[in-house]
Parts: sequence; structure tokens; C-alpha cells
Amino acid sequence: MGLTIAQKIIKAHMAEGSMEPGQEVGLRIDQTLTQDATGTMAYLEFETMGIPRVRTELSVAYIDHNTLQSGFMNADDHRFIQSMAKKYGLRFSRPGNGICHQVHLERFGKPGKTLIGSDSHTPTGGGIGMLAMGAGGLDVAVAMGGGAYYITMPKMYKVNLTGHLRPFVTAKDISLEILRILSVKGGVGAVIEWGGPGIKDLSVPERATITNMGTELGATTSIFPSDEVTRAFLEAEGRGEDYVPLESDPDAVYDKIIDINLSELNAKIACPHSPDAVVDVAEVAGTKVDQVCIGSCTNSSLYDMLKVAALLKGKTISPDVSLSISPGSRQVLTMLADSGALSDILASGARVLECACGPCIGMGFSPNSGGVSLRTFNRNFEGRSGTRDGKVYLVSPETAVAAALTGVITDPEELGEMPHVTMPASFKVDDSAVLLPASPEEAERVEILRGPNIKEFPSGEPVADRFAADLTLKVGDNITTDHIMPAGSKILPYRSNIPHMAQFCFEVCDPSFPERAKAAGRSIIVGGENYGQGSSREHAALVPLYLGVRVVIAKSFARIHAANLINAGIVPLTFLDPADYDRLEQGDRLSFTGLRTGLETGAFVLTDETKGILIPLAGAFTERQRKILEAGGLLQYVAKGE
Ligand code: MIC
Ligand code: SF4
Repeated sequence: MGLTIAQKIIKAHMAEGSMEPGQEVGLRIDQTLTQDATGTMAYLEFETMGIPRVRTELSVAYIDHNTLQSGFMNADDHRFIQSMAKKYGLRFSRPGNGICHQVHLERFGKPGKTLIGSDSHTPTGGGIGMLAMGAGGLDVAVAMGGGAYYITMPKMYKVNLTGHLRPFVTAKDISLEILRILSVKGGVGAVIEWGGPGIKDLSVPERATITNMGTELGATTSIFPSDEVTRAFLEAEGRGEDYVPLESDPDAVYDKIIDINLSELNAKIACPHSPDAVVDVAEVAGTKVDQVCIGSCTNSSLYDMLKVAALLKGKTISPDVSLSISPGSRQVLTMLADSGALSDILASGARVLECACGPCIGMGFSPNSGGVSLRTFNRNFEGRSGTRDGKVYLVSPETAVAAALTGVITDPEELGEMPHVTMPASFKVDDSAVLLPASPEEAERVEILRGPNIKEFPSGEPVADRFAADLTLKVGDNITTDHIMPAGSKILPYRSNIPHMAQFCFEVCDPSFPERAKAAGRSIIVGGENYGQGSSREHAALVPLYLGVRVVIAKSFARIHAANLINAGIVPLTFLDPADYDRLEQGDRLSFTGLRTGLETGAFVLTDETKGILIPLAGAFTERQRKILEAGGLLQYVAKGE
């Protein structure tokens, strides 16, 4: 039987386990990346492992999320990460150099390699034929130390593209279309491979838009073949030698095949508050718009920015709209400036922001109260923009420009003729903002710089057989890590200060949760389907751990969050019968008699002491996961050296 692209890469990187779908497989990791909002914690964790130098082919520490540096906190964390990178053998991408995924694609991604990153949009690298996955910081720390990264062997889905995109319809609209078809849960447990004749027209950055947003499907990752398009991109980046061809075998077997005819696709839009609430732009046309943001790791490539500049050229944006543009990298910004396109953007009335995540993670540029914001980003979860009642829609750069010019949601086709955009034959390469590490000899003398913002992180405790606790919080379906541990300019600076962050845990759902959890001492959370979707932030596990949460029961879990809970020593369990979810109430007293034994058998019985009922639960843990939970978390497990 032939192999898919992902199966080929997995086979070449197998460290342990089996390629049988549903079984655990341990992979050797060639490259890692971190960003600053998850990086500080990842490096604190790496430090406790006592490994003198990273053991990957390449590890890069990016600073792109917390670049506002209001107060000393971000700057402290950045200095810490910079000193860690220098001492332990990582490259350090300075603030302003760009968004991790965009820069990594441009400068470091290699077809056929494995990459994990402490950011859920690491699958962006799938655009260049890498097996690139988002992971919790602790998993990245272990991989930096040469340890394997464990995933459940995914199912294989294939999306076949035929036809050609019409003008004003883009890679982003393909991403939105697949979200419409599959929903935010539709990719769970699967790798999505993109193929068919239609991919030939898509450049690497366009492919990366699609693999980037595959994260919103809940997929393990998404991947494109490495072909002549990939070669051309690598050559334009002056890295032709990194090219290797990679494609699936003609007789590869897929669990699901989806066909999309690009010629029939219209411009799409995801409505508030979920990336899968997708309709045709035409359906919501005429809605008044207050703000438009162009950028983020989904849509900030040079190609996107040149199209935006060409559409804005000679025009002025609506006086009622505030438009921000954040180029994805210094390479993109420099080339925009050199080509004169930046002047066209500025002359239109747009505000040019730093090459960073910025508004995407609520770092400024929040909409006005109840304001409508059209964004080329990948997430529109409630409150994420920093304005609780803001209404965020997700669109392509073309649709974003159309709204900025007219002041209302507008099908971009109404802009008339799509100007022709010529891409330069080569990109301007300047890696001066990527600092190299010290040599192994010098490394010993490098001092690690810590500031007062860096506090100790909580550690779990071995799972005991008998456990009783209050159900301190019951939430519904599709709870995101932005609900559990919000981001934004107020909270993000404290990513290395868990006690401070704890005050904001579940703020969007129930601001009284932290106090209640603290008063309860130990507690249990109950959730619905797809609990923990979205970001890879391990803070969504570490902060509940700090607040005393030891068990989370849900109808189902998102992949990275389930791994983060286990790594933190929190037991994730599912309902055998989802209807039992309705029988539990916030405030109930719950208990287990065989919690530790259940880790081995996979069967658990929960007693609701308040109601006097028994509820069967499941938890299929691999031997490795069982040992982690028995030890009280991954760090304790690693320390035991098993
Ligand atoms: C996000 O888009 O939510 C983030 C911020 O990039 C996160 C990482 C984080 O929470 O630091 C992600 O996607 O993993
Ligand atoms: Fe940054 Fe937004 Fe991309 Fe997350 S999704 S990495 S916050 S640009």
C-alpha cells in the first residue's frame, strides 16, 4: 500500500510506537520554534532538564507576540529568552523581525523535515512540505533536549483542488470553504493533505495560508507536496539547496477525500464568533464596518501585501473605518518599501503597525464598543480582540480592502478589475535580526538574565486513587483556550507569572471562578465537545493546576490541550454517554475511588455525592501518559529518567 506525504515523513522520523491510526507514535523532531508568549515558560522548563545545548538540527526563539513592551514585564522576558538562546544553542529572532511562522517559512522551513512549535499555527510550515505541528511549551522543551514528540497516529484526509481561482477569490477563501465544510471539529485526529491540479497555481505563501488555518479545523496538521512551486520559492529565498521533492504515492489510501472546484468558489467570510461560521461575503454585504486589520500569520506575505497595496493605490479609505496593516516580516516590509508599494498603502490612510502579531492577539487595536472588525486573521473567538462585545469577521486581504474603501462589507469583485501583481524573482535576504548562539566554549560564560516578572511555575502531584472535590465550573461546547486563559495586552505580559494570571482564568465565562476554585482547594471542571480548542498555550493547563484543578471531564478534547493537561498532571476524562453531561451541576460534590487504577484500565466511575448517582467515564491513556500522570506531570516524569 502506498503512503501519503505525512506517512512518509512520519515513517522517516519514527522513534517509537506504531503507525496504526489511533496508536501513539513518537517522532524525532528536526526543528523547533517558540514565540515569546509561550517561550518564557518553555525555556524555564528546558532549564530544569539540565541539558547543556539543544539537540535539534535547528531551534529558533522568536519574539513576536508581546512586542508592546508596556512596563518591564515583556522586556524582562525577552532578555531572558535572548540569554537562554545564546547559552543553549538557539537562534534568536529579535522583536520586529516578524511573526514566527512567516519568518520560519521564509528562512528556515525545509520540505520533509519535522517541526514542532509552541504555537498552534506551526502547521504553516506544511505549506513548504514540512510535518509541522503545534505543541505545548513543555513538549517543545523536551524536543529541544532531543526527546521524541508523541502524537496519536492521525487519520489521513485529502483535499483535491481542481479548476482555477477567479480574480478576487484567494487562498484564504479556500481556508474558509474547508472550515465551512468540515467545521472547527472536522479535522480532529487527522492530517489534511492538499493536492490535485489546482495546487499548481498556489505559491508557497498561499499554501501556507491554507495550512495555517487548518489549525482551526482541529487537525493535527496540514501539508502540501514539495514540488516545482516549492523549489521556486526556496530559490527566491536563496535556499535552493534546501529543496527536496516530496509527494504521496499514487496508491496512497485516505480516510476521507474532499473535492473543491476552485473555479466555482466565491469570496467567503467567517462571522462572529467562530472561524467555521462561514457564508458568502455577498450574504452579509452592506453591514457597516468600523475597523479593518490586515496581517497575522495567515495573511501577511509579500504577495498579500502587494495585492493590498495595488488595490489601495490612488484611493482613500472610508472616513468611518480605521485600517491597520501589519506586514509579516522585516523582509516583507523592506520589499514593500523598496518597491514603492508602502507609499501607496500609507497614502490611502492606513496605519502601518509593527511586523508582529499585534491586533490578532489583542495587543492593541481593539475595536470600539460593539464595533464590527474585518480581519484577515484566523480566529474570531469572543473577546479575543480585546473588546468583549466586538464583532470580528475573518476575510481575505481583498475583502478586507473592499470594506476599508467602502465602509461596509463588500464583495471584492465589486472593486472592478483586479490589478496585476508581479512578484520579484528573488526576495531580499537579510538575516541580521536573527542572532546566532554562542559557541559551546563561550556558552558556559553566558549569564541567564532574569527579571522580577519571572515567577516559579506550579507543579502537579501524583494522581491518587481516592479523590474528592467540588465541581467548580461547568462550561459548554467549543471552549477555547482564549476562554480558559485569555490573552490581550493586559494579561499577556504575565505569561511567566502564573499567580498573577490566575486572577483572569475563565474571565470570559465566569469571572468568579478563580476565587471559587481557590476556596475549594482541589476541584474538577466539566466541559462539552472540543474542550480546549485554539491556542497551544500551556497556561490553559498550568493556571487551572495552580488553582487546584486536578481533573477535567468533557465530551471531547482538542489535541494540544489534552496533551497539555496530561503534561501538567491534570487528568482529562470523557463521558462514556455524552448525555451524562446534563446530570452534573456546578457546585456538586464529586469523588472517585479508583482514579489511579483507572489510568491503567481506562475505565473510571465518578460518584456525584450531591445527587447520589454514578457516572461511567473513559480515559484511554498510553503507558507513557499513564506514567506521566502517576508521576504528577511530564517534568516529574522526565526527572525520574524512565
Ligand atoms: C494564538 O494565536 O492564540 C497564539 C497567541 O498565537 C497562541 C499561542 C499563545 O497563546 O501564546 C497559539 O495559537 O498557540
Ligand atoms: Fe500571532 Fe495571531 Fe498567528 Fe497566533 S494566530 S501566531 S497571535 S499572528
